[in-house]
Amino acid sequence: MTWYSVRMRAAEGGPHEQGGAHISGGERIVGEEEIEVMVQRLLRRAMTHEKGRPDFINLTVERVPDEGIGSLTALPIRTRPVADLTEGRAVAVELLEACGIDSRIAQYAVDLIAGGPAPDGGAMRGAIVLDADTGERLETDPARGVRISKIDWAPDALAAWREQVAANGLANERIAEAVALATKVTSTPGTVAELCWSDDPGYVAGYVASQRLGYVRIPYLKPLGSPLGGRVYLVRGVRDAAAYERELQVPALVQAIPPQPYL
Ligand code: WAQ
Ligand code: MG
Ligand code: MG
Ligand code: MG
Repeated sequence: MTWYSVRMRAAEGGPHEQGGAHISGGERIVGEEEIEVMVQRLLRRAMTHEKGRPDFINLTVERVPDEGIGSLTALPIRTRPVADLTEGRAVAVELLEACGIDSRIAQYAVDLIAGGPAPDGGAMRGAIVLDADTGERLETDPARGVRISKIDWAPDALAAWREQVAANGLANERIAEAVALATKVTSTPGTVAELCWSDDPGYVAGYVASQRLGYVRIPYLKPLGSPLGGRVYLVRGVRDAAAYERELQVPALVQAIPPQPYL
């Protein structure tokens, strides 16, 4: 099987690297016969995004050697119900503490996303990499962050997963993408945990993920209408941030689902 990485990034006010505001991104791995359809879907995602009308869209199609693709098992999902965003953020801190992270660093991770993670106070295209012990930001480009770029579900695994989680109302593209990204980062050596919520104004849910906790959904992490969201990868023992980023960019497919995809 020959695989292709298809990815998109869209910005408003010029390209990202010239200070444009991030609107939308996406990354998929597909077979040759699916490339055209996927390019269309990602283009449509960019052009219809609720964050605005992009004036810059980059679409990349790149062949990925089969032997270079890692194989992952999806994290199981659970949900921690919360009443509002205050409780949601407190639960996020509590879950990060359960991963062995000091409460001050955990709170700092929440505050970083809540305050707008990019240097200009907006959303980033990629993730913050935060030393879980010192609270130091390690990503080499703090305006961009690190982006997991070659990740997807294998078609069979996605179909099986969708069937399993459909009853819980979770079988949608956004959650499938988030589970794939969280599965990749939590399986990468050095990662302690991930904190995420969307920068899309209409989407207020997020999660904390780790190898041990799995993917723990938190239904409210921000006010409805807020364009601020992001991801923080909390790491331990990462001396070389560039090497960690390279590891995140090794192509990977989620090829298997856990015995119980929804706990
Ligand atoms: N690699 C690293 N960081 C990324 C990537 C990536 N491939 N894609 C997005 N980000 C960062 C970036 O800073 C975005 O601004 C931010 O994450 C949010 O991205 O109900 O939809 O695609 O269980 O808006 C999570 C909850 C939804 C789903 C997350 O994020 C659920 C979401 P979005
Ligand atoms: Mg998105
Ligand atoms: Mg995305
Ligand atoms: Mg978004």
